[in-house]
Amino acid sequence: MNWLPEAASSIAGRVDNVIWFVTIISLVFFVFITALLVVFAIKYRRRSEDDETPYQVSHHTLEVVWTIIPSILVMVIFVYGFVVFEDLRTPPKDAMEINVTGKQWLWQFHYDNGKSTINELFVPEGRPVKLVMTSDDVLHSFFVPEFRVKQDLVPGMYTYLWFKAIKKGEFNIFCAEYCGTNHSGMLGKVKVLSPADFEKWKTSKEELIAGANLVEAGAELYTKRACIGCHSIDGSPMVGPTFKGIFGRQETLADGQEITVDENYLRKSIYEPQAQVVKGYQPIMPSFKGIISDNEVSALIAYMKSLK
Ligand code: HEC
Ligand SMILES: [Cu+2]
Repeated sequence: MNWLPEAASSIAGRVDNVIWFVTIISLVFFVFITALLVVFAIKYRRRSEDDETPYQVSHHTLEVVWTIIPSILVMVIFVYGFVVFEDLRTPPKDAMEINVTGKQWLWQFHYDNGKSTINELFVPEGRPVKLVMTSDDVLHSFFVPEFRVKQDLVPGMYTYLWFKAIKKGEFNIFCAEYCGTNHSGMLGKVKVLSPADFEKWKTSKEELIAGANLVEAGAELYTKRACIGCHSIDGSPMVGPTFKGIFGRQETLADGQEITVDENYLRKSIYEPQAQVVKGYQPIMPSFKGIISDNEVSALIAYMKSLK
């Protein structure tokens, strides 16, 4: 019987043990006290009109016992919980560092060799990873249920979190701090690879999916690079303008300038979103400079052209 998500990090099993420990103690006392309550209510009930007041128990030893046993239990719960909490909060010295930036409404991961990803955190199995995290805008919270780790990201400061993945596979990342309209769409995946596959991935130049045509590759990037969180493809308004019919559209910018959407405008919109802001929208689109390659921009443009 397990109601908790799969335990996929080294600490997860220990966190679960603390939870079960506290839950079982609480359950035992709940059943015991409720049973006593019922038994006493029946046994010592008022039987007739002239029934005497039931006698009061004043039993010194009993009172001492029911004070001391719970006190010891509470201390055991504290010490046990604290020991696990300490380990949960203290990254091992040899942990691999990855920088994380949360922003409305996506996760960016930066590796020490300059590699960056959006919403996809690649990590090796069996090696401790320390996340150095901050936010570009508001409070976010990085949560991976299968790892039993959760930590707020705060603008203007760094917070930390560590884990050691013990299973290969994909695990969900949720934002666990309400952060605006598309909070529920602020999702990512931890992808746990074998150490060899991880090294291969880290040193590879990530490029277009081999064999796919530009439009298909662009469609994939639209989801993978999180454009989907702010831009619709069916004409419905979201935080940003819809991609439907975007190519060739006449647009008014915030500074009053009139433009026609072409390839260069699209490219600039992706790399320097703040340079030309569309009228009626907030300048909140993150820059994808250094994250999306030139080839990927071409694929995205091809995809946008296909959305008539
Ligand atoms: C956090 C929300 C957000 C994300 C994520 C986002 N954008 Fe934007 N985008 C906006 C907003 C808001 C605007 C309008 C303001 C502006 O022009 O900067 C915009 C504008 C644009 C424009 C100009 C649209 C027009 O009608 O002229 C393009 C092109 C664009 N984004 C492409 C992308 C692509 C491609 C991605 C994914 C790689 C992406 N955006 C991801 C919010 C976002
Ligand atoms: Cu968030």
